[in-house]
Amino acid sequence: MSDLSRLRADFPLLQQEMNGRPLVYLDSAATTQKPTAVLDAMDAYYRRYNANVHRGAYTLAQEATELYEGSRAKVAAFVGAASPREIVFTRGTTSAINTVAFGWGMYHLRPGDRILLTDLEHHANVVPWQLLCRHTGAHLDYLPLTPDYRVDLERLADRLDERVKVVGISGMSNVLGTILPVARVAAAARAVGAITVVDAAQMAPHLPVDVAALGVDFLACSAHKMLGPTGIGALWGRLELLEAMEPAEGGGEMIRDVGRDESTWAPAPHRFEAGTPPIAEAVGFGAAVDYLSAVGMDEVRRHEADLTGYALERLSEVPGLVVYGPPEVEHRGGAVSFTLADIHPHDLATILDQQGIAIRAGHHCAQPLHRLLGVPATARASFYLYNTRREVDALLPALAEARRLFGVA
Ligand code: C6P
Repeated sequence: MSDLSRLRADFPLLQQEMNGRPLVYLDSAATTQKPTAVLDAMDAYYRRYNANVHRGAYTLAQEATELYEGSRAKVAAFVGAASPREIVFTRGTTSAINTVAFGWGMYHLRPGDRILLTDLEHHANVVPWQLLCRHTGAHLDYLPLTPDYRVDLERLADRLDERVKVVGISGMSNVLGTILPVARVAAAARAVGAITVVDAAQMAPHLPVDVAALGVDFLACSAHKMLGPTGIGALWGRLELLEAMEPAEGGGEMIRDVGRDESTWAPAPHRFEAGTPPIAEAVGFGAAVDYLSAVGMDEVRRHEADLTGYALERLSEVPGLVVYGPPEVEHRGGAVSFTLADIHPHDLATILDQQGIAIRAGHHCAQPLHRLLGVPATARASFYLYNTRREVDALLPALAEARRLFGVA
């Protein structure tokens, strides 16, 4: 990042103190802080443009609609979509994956079919498929991990056959930081006639995304993890699949015609956006991708790879600390999960909080993965474009204090 202190000045929340120390925010995998550009765009929307979209014949409503649809175009360009019509605004990654499971899976899966996931998935990319299996009689299968916390591509061939109809894969793990070989997995899935659904909750904020180059069918992300507001995310889908899909929610705005017994649907993407959408949030999402694009996603990745490498190096100095995730920076992003001797991760997070450092502790909505790791919980520091090496350094005395308090030798 060429001028990190200038960039940090864009984030008002980062300027404060916490428990008498400068706030060190290392929980961007949970949610990210917002630049003034996003806050201002949402504020301006409510002060100057607020009206319901796609409904009013008056100028203000048309302006609101243009802003809303303009954000869709920005998000489409950000992920390399062929058309804004391929972007469905959802509540976030979770609801985007549910939209595919219940809009596509419900109508295409039969008893005996398979859904292939990986062993590192977030609950958002597990539970919707479990629900779908209950409804359809399909079964779940998991691609295992290698000892260095990457997915085992050598096992892909024996997991994939024509019974597999869906492959659900994260772009980047929220626990291990692992960057997954999405394009390779999608090519193998396509060869057996399966669709690939990417959970990009952690990928879209941290890596350049080009859905065409990835060769996938659906991709889900959340605005709040990429500098935007909560309450909105995107489902990108290939247009021919979206057009053939049934809506999982019905109501106003998503219809072509409503009769007393039957209705017909609007074309994609509006078919999947029942009711009044989160308009100000869409405007904020558009401002967020503008901000990220202005910095450049290659630059975001370069900065985070540098910080992550530095953090792995510094954390290796702490006796008793175990990091869970690939050791090489080229295979991982900036979510660094660890345990320290037998100190409970919640205690670690509390001690760090007293030093002004915000990290997350728990299973990070990845219980099956934590069972495989053999620990009920981990502590996780996660980085974004606004974090600095000095913030990584701040972890060291705080972890030393934890060791002292718990009498770790
Ligand atoms: N992970 C974390 O602290 P939603 O809640 O729908 O915006 O995103 C869900 C989700 C899906 N997939 C991955 C890989 C994720 O990391 C997340 C959210 C947060 O790790 C909250 S549990």
